[in-house]
Amino acid sequence: MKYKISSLLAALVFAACTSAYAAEDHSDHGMTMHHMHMMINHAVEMAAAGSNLIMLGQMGMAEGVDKLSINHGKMMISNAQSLMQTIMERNPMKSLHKEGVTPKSSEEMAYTHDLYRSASSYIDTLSRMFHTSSQ
Ligand SMILES: [Cu+2]
Repeated sequence: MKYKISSLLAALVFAACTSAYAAEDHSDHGMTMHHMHMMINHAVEMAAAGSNLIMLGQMGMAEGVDKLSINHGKMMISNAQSLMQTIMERNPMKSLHKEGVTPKSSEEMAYTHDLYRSASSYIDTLSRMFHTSSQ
């Protein structure tokens, strides 16, 4: 009987924690940061696709298309850098910080800034590798 009660209590505590987490996850702030994470993922994908186009063009297998491929790839990496800057510097992020949602006070904002730093480092490395114009 004692075992059954403690199991029941453990299940209730687990359920309460899970629902508290779910509620927090779907708050407006959480949703805004969720969308920022998706935009950061998109910037990484765009830069990666751009670098593939540059490498494809550098193989020189399709005269007339190679140059287009290289230039378009460079533009995609530059646009990925601009998108990253926009995400970090524009109003939604500023507003969250003003409301007290900062990397120190919010675990999710700390993750957002970590993700931004890692993604930026990757995109900036591609930019240096392929000498894109924005740096
Ligand atoms: Cu922030």
